[in-house]
Amino acid sequence: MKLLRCQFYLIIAFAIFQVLVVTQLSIAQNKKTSAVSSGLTIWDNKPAQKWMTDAYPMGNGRIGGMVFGGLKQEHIQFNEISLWTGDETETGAYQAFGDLFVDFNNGQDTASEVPSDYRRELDLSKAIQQVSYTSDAVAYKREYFCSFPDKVMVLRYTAGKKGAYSATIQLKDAHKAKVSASGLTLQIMGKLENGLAYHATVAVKTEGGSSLIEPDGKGGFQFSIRHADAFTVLLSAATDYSNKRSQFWRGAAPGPKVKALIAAASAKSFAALKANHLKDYQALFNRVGLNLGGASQAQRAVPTYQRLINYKHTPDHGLEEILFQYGRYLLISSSRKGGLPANLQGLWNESNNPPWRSDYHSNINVQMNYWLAEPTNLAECHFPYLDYINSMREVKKQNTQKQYPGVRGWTVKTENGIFGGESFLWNTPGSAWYVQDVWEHYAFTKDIAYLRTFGYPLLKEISEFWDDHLKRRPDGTLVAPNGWSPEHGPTEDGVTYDQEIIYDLFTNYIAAADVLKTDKAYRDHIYNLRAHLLAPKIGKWGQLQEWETDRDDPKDTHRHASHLFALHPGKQISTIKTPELANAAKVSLLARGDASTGWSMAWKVNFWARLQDGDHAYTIIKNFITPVGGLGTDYNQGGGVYSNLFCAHPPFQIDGNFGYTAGVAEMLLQSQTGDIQVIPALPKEWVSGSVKGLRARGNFEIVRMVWKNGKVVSLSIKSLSGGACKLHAPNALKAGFKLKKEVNNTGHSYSFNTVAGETYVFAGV
Ligand code: FUC
Repeated sequence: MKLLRCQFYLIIAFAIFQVLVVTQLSIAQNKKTSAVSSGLTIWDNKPAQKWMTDAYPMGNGRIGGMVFGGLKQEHIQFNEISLWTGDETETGAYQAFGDLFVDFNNGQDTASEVPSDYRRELDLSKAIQQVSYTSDAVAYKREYFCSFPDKVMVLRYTAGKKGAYSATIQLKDAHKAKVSASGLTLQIMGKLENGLAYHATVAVKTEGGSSLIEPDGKGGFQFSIRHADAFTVLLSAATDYSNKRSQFWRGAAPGPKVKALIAAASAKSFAALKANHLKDYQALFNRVGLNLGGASQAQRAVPTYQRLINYKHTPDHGLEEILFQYGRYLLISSSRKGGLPANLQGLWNESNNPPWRSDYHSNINVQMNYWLAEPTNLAECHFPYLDYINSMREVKKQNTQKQYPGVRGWTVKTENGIFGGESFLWNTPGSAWYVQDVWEHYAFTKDIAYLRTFGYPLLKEISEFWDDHLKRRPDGTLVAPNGWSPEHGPTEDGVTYDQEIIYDLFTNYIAAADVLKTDKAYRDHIYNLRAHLLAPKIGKWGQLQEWETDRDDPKDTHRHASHLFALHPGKQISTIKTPELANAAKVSLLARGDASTGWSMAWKVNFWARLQDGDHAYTIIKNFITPVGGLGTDYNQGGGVYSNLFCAHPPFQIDGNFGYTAGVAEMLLQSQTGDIQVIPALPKEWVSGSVKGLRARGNFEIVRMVWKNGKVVSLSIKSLSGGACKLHAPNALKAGFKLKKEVNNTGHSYSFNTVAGETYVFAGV
């Protein structure tokens, strides 16, 4: 039997020195109480039992892991975001990649109970997970993160005693590939049935003791660690997916890429990897800070699952803040430039047959995933979605031609994969809803080069689809033919959902053509089409009609409320500009009710925010923050959140996490009508608080806003591109409020010109 000697030598003496220093530091930190952590920490006093409800996620936009934190055995289930079955015709499904198991063979495996000081935590402010406990008087500590700059998962194990670690480390493939040894690493090399090649490599660095690769007794290999003082595990994975159809969706072979990443990361100290990770992550995460009143020391001292239970009877604004920042954490962890967009489960998936294929649903879900991107200052994380839309153009044109011969442009079915394959019914306004984000990225950032080269062509070709596909009635009215309001009602013309999304598309297209001063004739043509679109109607019980026929059932509590698109995320209906329609939307929303599936409640937070009813938005927040146990998928029982704060549709679906964060932002700042509105939907429970870093359309940043007793008492807005700023804040500002710079003050509306880079400060007089 061949034993591969695998002690990892650190070639550079300086690197050895760094590692030793870090080990000492880690051990020193371990001795301190582990209960000291930031207010943005999710934690538990026991290992995770179940993947979906208990394990904590981490990710770098490409690879991700779910951490269990077991005592005898650590289990990290991992993913790579492009591991998909399917092709141009079959939707396929997002796949599990594999598992990493660390089986400990030291004092800790004899512990029959969870040590009283056991703590498993995820610190959102660092994107670092920790597991710590004492066993046989030895303090053990694990520290985990996924690095975007170094493109590896890093797992670090330290202990308060030399030689404390003996363990075996196994890698498992979720398909049929065998684990092999390659030099000093373990690797998976496989191919899915669609030919997609995938590869993962794991390396282990030990300090003290020894490490070798040995046969695992089942035809594969494993690492074996003996008496190590500390060790570090590095994992990276990739596929040969490319988002280029011209290359048949395939790019570079994954093996050499992954091996190079592991070699590069192995040459760095843990401290250097961690510093790189923190610098990258915090540059995004720290842009936004939110204080809604926080939590008491006592509230922070209980595990998160218990906090969720307590939330039902005791206010815990700290938990509301955590859930807000959790959405940002999850987006940064699952959606980074160069990668694919966050899917129904972000990038975390343990199954090869996940619910709804863990796909890109085009009738609410993938869109909701990105509502938070611009307002919560994560514009960079928006790109995977925008790039995905762009990558789908050619294949979707071909698919659309088969269904709607002769049209220009393209649209999509409801369920979508990464190679253009799609399934379920045609969702004709799906592509128009996609390109709302294409416009919004410009609306927030004012990046005109992006609009010209990337955004405008997309907005135009989807407008062309509707130019060709709309049906003109004898009276000149334009209706979308054969629509279906998601996911109920008859199939017929002029469904409100379709009409509103087309209105939004045309509005954005017109604005884009105006900004670029281009295509005047076509712009005027679209303007004319928009004027003839069948408009939203108010029905017999005062509701906003879901269909052209006034047949809405006031007892219909369906989770989709798609006919309210014009209120949110659209802008056709607003309390300021169309108060009657806004009121009708409110009547419909009241009828739909306050409890529903996870994402549906998240959408309702946004609806109520747009209706400027903070108290009702808060009622939904309270429903949303409902602990959901078990692994059930019966969503008629209602959604909420699991102990790991993943949103429960149920089952787990990440859109609700993202939608919640967007909703909270929407309660504090709105800009969809062209004016900036501060605390437009403040509930009485958030009577005092502060926020920094939210973004408004026009490329404005709320540097800081403080409110007390329901009134803004200090506000500074940074103009990043210059131009006019309109602040509309009836009743929101403290009396006597004044802009320190030149301003036209008409009551509580301010309109002023700004200079790029300048901050405009309002303060009480
Ligand atoms: C739509 C919704 C379901 C679920 C699924 C992923 O079909 O109606 O509630 O969110 O997408």
